[in-house]
Amino acid sequence: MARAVLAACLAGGACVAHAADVAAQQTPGPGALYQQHCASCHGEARTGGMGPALLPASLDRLKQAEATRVVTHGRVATQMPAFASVLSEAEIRGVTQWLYTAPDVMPAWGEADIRASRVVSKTERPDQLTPRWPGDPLNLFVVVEGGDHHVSLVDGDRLEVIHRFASRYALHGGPKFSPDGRFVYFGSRDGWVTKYDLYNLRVVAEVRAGLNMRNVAVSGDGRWVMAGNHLPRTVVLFDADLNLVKTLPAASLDGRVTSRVSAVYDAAPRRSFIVAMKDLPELWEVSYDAKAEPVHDGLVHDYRMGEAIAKPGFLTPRRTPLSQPLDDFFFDPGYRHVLGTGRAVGGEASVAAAAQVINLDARSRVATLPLGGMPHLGSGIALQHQGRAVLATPSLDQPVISVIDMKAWTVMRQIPLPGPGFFLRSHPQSPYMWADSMLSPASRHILTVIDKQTLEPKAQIQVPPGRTLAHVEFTRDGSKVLASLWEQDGALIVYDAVTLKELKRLPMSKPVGKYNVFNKTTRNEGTSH
Ligand code: DHE
Repeated sequence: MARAVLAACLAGGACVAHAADVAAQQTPGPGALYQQHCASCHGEARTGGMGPALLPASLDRLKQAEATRVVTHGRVATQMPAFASVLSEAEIRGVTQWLYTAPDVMPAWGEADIRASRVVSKTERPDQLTPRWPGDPLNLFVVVEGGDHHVSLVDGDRLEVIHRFASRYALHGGPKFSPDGRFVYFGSRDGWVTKYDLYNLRVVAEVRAGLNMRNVAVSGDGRWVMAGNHLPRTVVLFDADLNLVKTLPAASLDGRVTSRVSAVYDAAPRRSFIVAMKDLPELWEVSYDAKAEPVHDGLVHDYRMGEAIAKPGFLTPRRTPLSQPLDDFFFDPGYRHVLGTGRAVGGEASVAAAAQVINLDARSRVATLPLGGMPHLGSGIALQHQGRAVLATPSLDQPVISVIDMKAWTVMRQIPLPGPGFFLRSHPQSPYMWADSMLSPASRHILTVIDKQTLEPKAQIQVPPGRTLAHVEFTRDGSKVLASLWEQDGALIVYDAVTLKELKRLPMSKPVGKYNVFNKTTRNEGTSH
């Protein structure tokens, strides 16, 4: 085309008009702009990657005006940057409109695709019953490095990296361990589940559960692995070797309402998985107790079709109706209650709906909490405060840690932080809990150490301003704390948990989360489960 225009100019034709044509031809359309600026995070086919899927079906709860605002200004608490200084208003509008149009071929991912995707490593050595590296296998840290999509294994006694390997692209959620701590399962945002043998330092098996996945959970008995997807809208159940067992459509019983799955959790004391839905006002409990009798419960099923086909019981969801979708959860240590919030999306901004306490046995709401802003319950921790069982949770948009009495279900304290943060950690042997402020540009370099007895900030730990310090985890004995210097040229920084002095740095590429085998497999108070 451009060559034809040039020829016309050389022939003395209407160059000005042609020049305008050329400019128009050179201005990339929304599809090209998408490939240039968005595809690396949201996938070439808009099926999601680091960022969520951007297909009409995945955007149906987000108004276009809000989507335009997000593209322009970015989104708090996510990796989504602002494009106001990169694209013109017209370009942003064009790209956003284009996202709401269906692609020529809608991507699908069914059971046949899942089965066909499974890859088993030929190098598995089931006979190897102890690690082939020296050290305490329970004081091992699995560290996810988001910068170059690798995982490092760190010996928690010597505080040295013993092994490093490439992971799938953009892991999300905590990796989950088999009960003996030998295997770890990773979930990637683009749908891959990886089973890794920590004794032999090898991938055992991989399978793609979906196109845009949220996280994985491993059953307390180590027999089942569950994955929750945004795209397709499914919950996928595997055995421990990642053979597909069944796919559960994330939908109401009559199939009329479908939902993105927000996350799946293992409720080991209940021998069940809990499923959080983003769009469906239901909470699911999927029992993996083979003795679980089918439950007949008029409360839930008398108004829905299909009950005769899908009686809740072993590996079949029991649905608790909710007054609104709840998608961010905190479980009390006995897994009798779940505190949940939902994000009402679609207005000017995402706002948190009221937090509700659901009794998982009575299957009804027992309390409502006036938690303002966007509490991040998934990062909440349980702890004892003056003989009381409390939970503490950060907030994504408020500079506070909220402390909640888990008996009375009341907010008893708001501990100030220099800025809103994402993660919170403690350990039974530590008098402190550690909070970051990574969502505040001005204070993301500060960790706040809070006294668990007084609930007052005790100290601040800092790196130079402009850098991010976040997500801590304790060693098995609670004597040291490992924190992420969350930069491309970042590091794992080791602190003494009592003197709070820096002891060591291990260079890493944007370390994200770190997970101690002992703390996770024993469901240690103070860490996420
Ligand atoms: Fe996460 C855990 C949801 C964005 C890093 N994140 C979780 C869990 C949920 C969740 C439900 C608990 C499940 C689990 O651990 O298996 N995260 C969300 C979101 O809804 C949100 C706000 C938006 C999104 O696009 O998904 C979000 N999360 C992020 C990030 O941008 C983070 C900071 C960087 C990244 O790499 O994605 C991030 N999320 C994490 C980490 C955990 C996590 C490191 C595990 C924490 C742990 O210590 O257990």
